[in-house]
Amino acid sequence: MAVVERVAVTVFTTVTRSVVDGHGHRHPGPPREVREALLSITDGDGATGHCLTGPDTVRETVVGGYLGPALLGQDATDRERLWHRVARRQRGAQGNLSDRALSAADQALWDLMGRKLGLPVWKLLGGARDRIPAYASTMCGDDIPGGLATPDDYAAFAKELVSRGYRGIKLHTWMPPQRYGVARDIEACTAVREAVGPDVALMLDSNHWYSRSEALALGRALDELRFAWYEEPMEEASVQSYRWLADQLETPILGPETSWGKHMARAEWVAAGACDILRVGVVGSGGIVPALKAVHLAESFGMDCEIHGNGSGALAVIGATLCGRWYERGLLHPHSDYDSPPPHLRSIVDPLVDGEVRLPAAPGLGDDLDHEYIAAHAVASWESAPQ
Ligand code: LLH
Ligand code: MG
Repeated sequence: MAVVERVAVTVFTTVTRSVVDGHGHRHPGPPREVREALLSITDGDGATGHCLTGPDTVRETVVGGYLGPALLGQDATDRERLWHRVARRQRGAQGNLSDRALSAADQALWDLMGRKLGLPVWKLLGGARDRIPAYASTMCGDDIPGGLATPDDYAAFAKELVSRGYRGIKLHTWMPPQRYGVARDIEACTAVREAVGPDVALMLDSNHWYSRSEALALGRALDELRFAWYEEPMEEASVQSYRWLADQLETPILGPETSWGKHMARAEWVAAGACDILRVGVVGSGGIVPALKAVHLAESFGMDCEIHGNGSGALAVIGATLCGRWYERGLLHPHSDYDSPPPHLRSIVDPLVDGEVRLPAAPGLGDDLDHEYIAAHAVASWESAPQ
């Protein structure tokens, strides 16, 4: 048995070509330096697993106060047990141990196990399929000339995305601090449908704070436009509002994406009839362990479960199961280059081939980390190890 011997974080500088607005939405921007963190977990055999995350998510007190004490000395291969050991510490952590930190630890442990066994994590978890159609997920609307500032901009970009091979497109429309509204959303969705024709799957992820009546008016337009799903038009804490909406629309409602409560919140949504397609994210819902539980829950009810977000963790769950039809590739924008890796990666994990993404063949999660770059750009580090 090889036990966890070290839980370590390296914070490094890298370069991004995006800016984040006052409400947390990313848009294209000039190159600028940002900080990222690599969480690394090492066992007694010297095997190490990694997960990229935000420095604040795995700050020193999180590693020293929660992750280290829960994991050190434990059999590194006990994935389910270790997930519960970390998750149980959230109750008394006064909000300091987030689902994102739990997810980073869980993903690093899966990465460790995959690397150790020489298997991609999606194979280790079940190995259900080796490719998945990708939908192009746009950035949110903006006011950038030639960007996503008008319904015509969305239509022109949608045509471009189809020419790149995508058979599905999801619009993130305008949200605060941009000028937003149901009428603008309907114009953009109509322009895109007219631009790409009836055979491309279209989805909408709109402003998340519409009222019931606004969400219903927008949903009725999506019914006319034959959209494949309608995502997060209202505050997700109100499960009854989603049930009310789902009861009145033909377009499938997809959710919840941001709800607190891991797989258990997803069970409540299914039981309430609040969604037609379930949603779970590996990063936001506490890791691969709870995401798999949500996918199996959906499958047991004959529902699809669509995984939120891009990246290696999402691909691990997608490749492990047959439930869910798409990989969310993005966020995309006419002025941004998704296909070139940032400097700390040697290649991207999700290149597009004929409208699909192939599951990674490398052992572990499949992130092609440039460890030399990360070491050369390290600005801080901390760890938890036995004294
Ligand atoms: O608000 C945003 O910037 C996007 O909606 C983003 O959170 C995206 O991850 C999403 O919701 N995808 O489905
Ligand atoms: Mg979304």
